[in-house]
Amino acid sequence: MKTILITGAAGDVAGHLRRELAGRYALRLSDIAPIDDLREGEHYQQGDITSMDDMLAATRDADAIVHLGGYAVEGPWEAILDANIIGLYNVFEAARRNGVKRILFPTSNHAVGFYRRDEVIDHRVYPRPDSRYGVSKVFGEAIGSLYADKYGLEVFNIRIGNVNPQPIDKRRLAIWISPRDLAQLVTIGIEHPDIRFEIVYGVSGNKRSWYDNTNAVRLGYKPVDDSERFAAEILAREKPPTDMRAEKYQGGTFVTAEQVDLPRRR
Ligand code: 15L
Repeated sequence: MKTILITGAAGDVAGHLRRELAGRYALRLSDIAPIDDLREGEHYQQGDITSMDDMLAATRDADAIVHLGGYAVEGPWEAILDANIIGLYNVFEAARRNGVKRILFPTSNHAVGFYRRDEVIDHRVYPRPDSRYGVSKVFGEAIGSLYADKYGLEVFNIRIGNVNPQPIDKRRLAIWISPRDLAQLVTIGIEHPDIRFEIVYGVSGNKRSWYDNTNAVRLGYKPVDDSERFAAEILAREKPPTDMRAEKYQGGTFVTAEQVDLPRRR
């Protein structure tokens, strides 16, 4: 059975993945915060991504890494610098030094959040980050490209929209991904025999999607969910927009906000 390191394993997205991937992999869970609800097949290893020593210990003998650790929204530059630039570098560099071949990098829709909502974009568009956070995700994609080209790492970038059991508002109808669809993409990222450097969009098969996700489909992705079945209910309770710039661009409030509330931790 493959050993998969998940960084940021105490976070909400990791919680969904742990449930969906249970029994299929040996999961090494790394986080600064403790995790006390371990299942069979899970092992907790305390680790801070800003420490190279911790990341060298965490990545040792892993078959693949799902690097979820980091600062998850727009926020203070110092926090993003520590977690998403220094921490990100540490994980890739530790993987290289330990000979871990494959890294899955959950990047974000905010790497391309300044594309308009009336545009459909694919994996080849140039980045248009909507925030310092979005810039840090572009940095992560760039490190992945460097490590793939220069050192032969196999890098699978998933530009995640919004992971939730259900979409939560109108914008998320376009970018929602269900936990089981995300697990399907992660499984492709771990198992596909022919990955060098790929970018796919982490969204379900949403009718309202802003993404042409043919690269994911080419690699075998067959999303089972579509946000459309929630659309009527969500649109009925949506309040009229007040921030017209946020309304115009795919990144929503990230295009104007200096700080966004951190998602909940488990
Ligand atoms: C993200 O990249 C964040 O990590 C997540 O918390 C959500 O804010 C999501 O984007 C979103 O755009 O909904």
